[in-house]
Amino acid sequence: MLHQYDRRARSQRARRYARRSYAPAHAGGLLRTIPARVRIFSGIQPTGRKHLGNYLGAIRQYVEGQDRGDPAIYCIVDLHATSVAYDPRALPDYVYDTTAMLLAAGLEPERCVLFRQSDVREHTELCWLLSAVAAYGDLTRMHQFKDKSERDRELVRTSLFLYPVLMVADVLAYRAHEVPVGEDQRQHVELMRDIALRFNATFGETLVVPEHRIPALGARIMDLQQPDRKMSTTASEQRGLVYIDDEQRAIHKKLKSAVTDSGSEVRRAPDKPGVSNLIDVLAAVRGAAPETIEEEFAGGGYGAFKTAVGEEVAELLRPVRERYAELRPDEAALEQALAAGAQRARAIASHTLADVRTAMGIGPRASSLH
Ligand code: AQP
Repeated sequence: MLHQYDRRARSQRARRYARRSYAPAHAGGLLRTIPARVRIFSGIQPTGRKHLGNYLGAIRQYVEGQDRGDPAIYCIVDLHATSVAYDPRALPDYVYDTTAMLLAAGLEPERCVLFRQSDVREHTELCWLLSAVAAYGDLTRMHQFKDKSERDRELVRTSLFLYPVLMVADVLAYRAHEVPVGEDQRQHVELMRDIALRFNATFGETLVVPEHRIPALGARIMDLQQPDRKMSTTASEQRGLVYIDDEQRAIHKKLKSAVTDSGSEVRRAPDKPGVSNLIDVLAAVRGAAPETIEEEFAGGGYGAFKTAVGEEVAELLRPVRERYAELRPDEAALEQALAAGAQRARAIASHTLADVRTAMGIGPRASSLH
């Protein structure tokens, strides 16, 4: 299909996308307006087993977003996985693991668009085009790049450096308004906004400037053994993280042996990162204010508190683990769901890419195509 170039129509369309039923979800950390139907996009890495931080910080928001999203679009970002050392034979399995995990957590292919990043080639082309408005200096300041390049000095891949631009392309390709993520992705969403604004200022109104949606509770779950660091797939050791599909007993044990601090008071304080983290975990699990947790466990000591956290986390994750065990073996069904999602995703992304190409003067002049 040929795409007509009409600068005025394009900028009207961009304004319409930006306006449509959308109001910023967060203002100064407070919910200012409840948006009606917004376009939601988020990506998740196929890193095999996902952890409690991923669940509380992101996956639970994905599930909730299905009812507000117009549509809600979720992407398994397999191309991002190649930015660090990885096993090519295992990657397809990891994609199925993550797909089955998201479905087990409550995503329904009829209520959202769920797909594999590499199936929609618009992402990579848009990544290159957006590199033209991505400042090199901004990319050198990305925390994730600094952390991961420090950890693996043997080969710091260019793809690790460009990772944030691909992430920007992932979101901007869908003209998404809202990006549900954990706290660690705040900087990347800021970059998206900068790049969208710079693109629009340089080439004309084309892209929507997205907002992050970082949950009030559970946005930064810390490592159980090193509570000054976030729970992380690549940096945490086994005892430091709870996997979503961990057995009940393993979860109880990990929480029981979580590092706590000297003293016995169940209260949050800067010098009590271990207990503070567990309070935040329980608050996020229950959807309750951390203060109510402190009141409930005041004077009870760490032992009883850690047992309670272990039991409630295990109970929260149990249905997801059970459903995951049912869904994971049927790879044909998982593949079918991803393929159907990719078709829907491509239908949206191809329009944005056509507009971006036109705005940038890439490809034939529209008038010469008649
Ligand atoms: N500790 C966390 N607390 C809250 N949210 C978190 N997220 C990640 N860690 C925490 C959020 O989970 C979503 C998916 O992240 P990802 O695709 O980066 O998945 P991952 O690679 O398994 O997550 P890690 O642990 O962050 O991996 P590393 O550190 O190895 O790169 C995102 O929205 C993220 O914010």
